[in-house]
Amino acid sequence: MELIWMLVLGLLGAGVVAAELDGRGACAWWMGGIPGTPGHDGQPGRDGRGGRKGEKGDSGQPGVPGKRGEVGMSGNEGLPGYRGFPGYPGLKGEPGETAFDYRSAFSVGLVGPVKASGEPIRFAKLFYNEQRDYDELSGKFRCAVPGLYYFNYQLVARGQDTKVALYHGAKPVTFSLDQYQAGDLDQASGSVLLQLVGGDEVWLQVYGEEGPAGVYTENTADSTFTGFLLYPDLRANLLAKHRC
Ligand SMILES: [Ca+2]
Repeated sequence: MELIWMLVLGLLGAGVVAAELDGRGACAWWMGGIPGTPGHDGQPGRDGRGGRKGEKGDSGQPGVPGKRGEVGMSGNEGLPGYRGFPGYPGLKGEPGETAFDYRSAFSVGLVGPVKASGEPIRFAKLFYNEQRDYDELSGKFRCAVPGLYYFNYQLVARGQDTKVALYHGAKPVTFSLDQYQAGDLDQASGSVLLQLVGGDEVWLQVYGEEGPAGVYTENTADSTFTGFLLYPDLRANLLAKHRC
């Protein structure tokens, strides 16, 4: 019995070897079956490796402008700019109204002879004294507008030598002397510029020994005293105005 099985197995082994040798395989050796149904689709494969970088694309269309932002904080003050060119001269303005009367003038004359008395000569004949800066009672001019003043006097002398001084305050500043010739009408005259401040007083005064006559006047020979403001001291006048 065992021998029989050994023979069968031997024959089968020989057949297998023969089938492999002719290239059909073991199944071919048995018999060709009906082809099976196709298998199911397999699982999706894994992502492949990244490709190479492509070329740069074309520029896109400009976007729509965004909304206007809120007003920001003020920046720091900048540096001063360069000095500009001078402008054109303006048109000449209309004459303004002065806030201060800068006028001062007087012109007066004697009404009778004057002797040396140690007092101011009082000129009572008023040719002009609109501002009333000359006081005919005291014979003194009193400065109301500070500035530069011109004074002049033309005096007739008679009867004796006549010496006249123009006083600025208590100080004589100009002198005139006439040496009298008997029977004549002589003259003593003088002029001066004085810088005055408000309240300064100016007058004429005969000095020397008292005699039969001195400064004289008559219908055909006037003795006159004149003074007027030449230039006002604007700065002093403005200060005086502010003090008022
Ligand atoms: Ca004389």
